[in-house]
Amino acid sequence: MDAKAWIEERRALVEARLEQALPAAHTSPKRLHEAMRHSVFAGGKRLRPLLCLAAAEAVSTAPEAEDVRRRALPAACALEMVHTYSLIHDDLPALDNDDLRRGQPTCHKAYGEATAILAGDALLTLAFAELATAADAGLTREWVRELAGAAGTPLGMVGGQMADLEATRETANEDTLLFVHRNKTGALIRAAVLMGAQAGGASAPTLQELSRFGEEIGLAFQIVDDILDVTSSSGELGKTAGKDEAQEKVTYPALFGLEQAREDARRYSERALGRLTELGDRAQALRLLAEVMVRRRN
Ligand code: GRG
Repeated sequence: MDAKAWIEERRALVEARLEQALPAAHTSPKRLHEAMRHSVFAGGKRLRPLLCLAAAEAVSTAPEAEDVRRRALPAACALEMVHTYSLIHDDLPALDNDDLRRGQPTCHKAYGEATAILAGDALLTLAFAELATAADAGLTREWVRELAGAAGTPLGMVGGQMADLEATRETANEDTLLFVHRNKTGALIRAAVLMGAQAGGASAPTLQELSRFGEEIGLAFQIVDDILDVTSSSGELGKTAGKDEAQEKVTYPALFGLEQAREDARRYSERALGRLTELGDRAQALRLLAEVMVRRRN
């Protein structure tokens, strides 16, 4: 498999579909639609859509067939919409208070807080409309359940984000940290894999293995993110993200040290890769993405 070509071809499909699904920038209310587009097309890696398409191909009997990808595409785009909404809201002054995202002004810096809040709301809503375009109603139902759970609470992104806000270095322990990581970031990554596998018609045992794969690779991804926070020159450790000034972020290296964090990221990603054995060569793209996720530098 030509890894670069695989990624570029799938990314192009996702870009084209997102372009089509989002209201045009010249459609009124223009400022809102421009703000949504500003964040959706700001250069994200499209990891969740790619995971979704890779999972669909991994469970399909004809992984290279175009219809597998077409079937999974609404879920892939819905995942990116939810992901982008979460970044827009997370960057707001009330939460992380960030000026830059992907090297560009955050949504509220470019369009103001009120518009940014609405752009996030609109993307979250549009994601579910996108799921309704699935090839059949049964698939939409499975996807809605999966995405709503992964984006919401208690075992989803919003629940994880709240637990993160409430965590302090004094009170947080391993359980707190794993709850935050599994739900704030991990749940959407796991959902990406599962929704793709559902589109590909995976059996119940395969769905279960892929669910574990998603959970473990999601955890490894977030631990790597924590490590990058400490080791990158623009390290954010200690940033007060929506918390009282005196509190510090609860991260994996802060709780366990850098060495243990590196070791655990490796351990989770190896465990995740072990879940793909049964799928053989069909899971090549999933393996590739798993590597990209834990080897990344940004
Ligand atoms: C506001 C409801 C709500 C939730 C916010 C996911 C999240 C919860 C906040 C994002 C903050 C953050 C830095 C989380 C760590 C996970 C992470 C590395 C997100 C960035 O994902 P990438 O690397 O981003 O896939 P790109 O830019 O490539 O799309």
